[in-house]
Amino acid sequence: MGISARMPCWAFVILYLNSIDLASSDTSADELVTVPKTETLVPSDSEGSSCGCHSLKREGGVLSLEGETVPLSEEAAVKYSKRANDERENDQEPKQDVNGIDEMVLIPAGEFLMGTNNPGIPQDGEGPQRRVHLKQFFMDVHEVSNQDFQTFVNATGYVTEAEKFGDSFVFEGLLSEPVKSQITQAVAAAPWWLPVRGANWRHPEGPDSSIEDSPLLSRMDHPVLHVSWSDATAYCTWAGKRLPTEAEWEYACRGGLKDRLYPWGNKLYPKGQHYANLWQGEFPSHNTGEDGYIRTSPVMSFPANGYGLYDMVGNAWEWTSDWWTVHHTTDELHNPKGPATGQDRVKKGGSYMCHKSYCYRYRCAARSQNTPDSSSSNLGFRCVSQKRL
Ligand SMILES: [Ca+2]
Ligand SMILES: [Ca+2]
Repeated sequence: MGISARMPCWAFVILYLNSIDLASSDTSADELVTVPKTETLVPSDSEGSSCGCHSLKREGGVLSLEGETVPLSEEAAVKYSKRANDERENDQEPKQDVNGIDEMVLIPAGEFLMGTNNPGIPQDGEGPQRRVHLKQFFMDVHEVSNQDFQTFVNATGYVTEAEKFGDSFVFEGLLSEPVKSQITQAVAAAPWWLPVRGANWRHPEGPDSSIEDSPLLSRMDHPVLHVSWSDATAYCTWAGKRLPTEAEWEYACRGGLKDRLYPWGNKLYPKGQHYANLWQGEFPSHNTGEDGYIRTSPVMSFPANGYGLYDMVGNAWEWTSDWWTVHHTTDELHNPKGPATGQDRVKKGGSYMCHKSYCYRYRCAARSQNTPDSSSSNLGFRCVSQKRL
């Protein structure tokens, strides 16, 4: 497939580079790339400033593929579901984590105002605000962790799409010099995103990194990363759960508050405190880590919202089940599930890479998208279910 004509606002492509100077993380993004003119495609200027999170797509030859790739299907999810359901048949007690905290909480039935009439990023389709009614559901209190995902993989032998493709997108600022020196591609509109061979959920920054570096550096309690929408769906189905709809996710994010920016209110730093793992400093060159983390943090490191949910904004982006569209109306909706078809899936909440200057998407109404087979070093998920599991 050539460069896709249906790529939306960025019209970005991977640039096939003769050379990249990645020696200094202080170098501005524009200076990072040396590009043969015949292979340069200029992104449209309709996007404005952005982290480029939604530019990560495998289609259109974005990532080189080696060997046989087997896109996941609904059948795969059903297979894992049956196994999970058999195992959990007699398990009625709410599951708790090692700290005795329930792994899922009830999100009560109700109505809320979805989206906003004062969009931070209008082209993302954050508006108009519309009234939405939802049935009750249960939601994971934290993002699915590496430990959680390892349990799934150990039980099923599941192989993620990043492992099948052989690579995944990693933020340049997290890569070691040896790994950087081998990179020959970058995302044109967001050159801090680099496709890294061998990057996957076990090796978030490529082959020389690990979620289990040492007992002190273990990231088993961090959100799992480099999982595609299909991977996330397979996990949730195995667990007897499903991905939340965008409406469920946003309703849960708001924690019972009405028309507020964040899960906790309108102030980014209430009482001078950090309530989410975001980016402080200058993006993408300097992350001060003022909130304690320059990459992911252990799940539940920041205060929970009114429903007892942690990291709904920040830390890792979270997949939802909806197809992406930017077209909404003010019609009142009941349990909406998004468009019937589409090309990208909706993700919510922003990540540790979000800064107001580049990615003001750490708001409940904010949204972004990726193709279902995309994966990156700042994108994870959590699950929901109709019953407490
Ligand atoms: Ca941070
Ligand atoms: Ca999150």
